[in-house]
Amino acid sequence: MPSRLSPRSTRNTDMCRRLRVAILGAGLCASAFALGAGSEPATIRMQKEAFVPASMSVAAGTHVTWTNTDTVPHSVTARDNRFDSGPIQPGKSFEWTAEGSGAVNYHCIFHPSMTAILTIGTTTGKASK
Ligand SMILES: [Cu+2]
Repeated sequence: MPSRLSPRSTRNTDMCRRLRVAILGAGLCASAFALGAGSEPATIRMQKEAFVPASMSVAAGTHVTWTNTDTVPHSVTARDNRFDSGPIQPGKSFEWTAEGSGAVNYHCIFHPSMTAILTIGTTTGKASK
């Protein structure tokens, strides 16, 4: 009866070691991906009928993702029509690679009070303002 305990604990230790190796491998993969990606991706949430953050500066070429974390549909629509997501259902997102330069005012077609500004810098790397 007492011998039932020891084989099980040996197996658990082995599992732990395997798991640790797997996590380490995944971590290496993730950092390699980040290095190859160029400028850092930007994420903006649609939360409680607002864009969060409402103002963001990114470098040209930045991959911007808007995610709808609300329970109602929203849209990401640029005033100058540079981008228009159409309806974004709850839990879905919209992606756009920043191009050009200057401030882009955008809003949600369903909620007139949902407005925000995306400022695109002309240089790569960290946005200046
Ligand atoms: Cu909306």
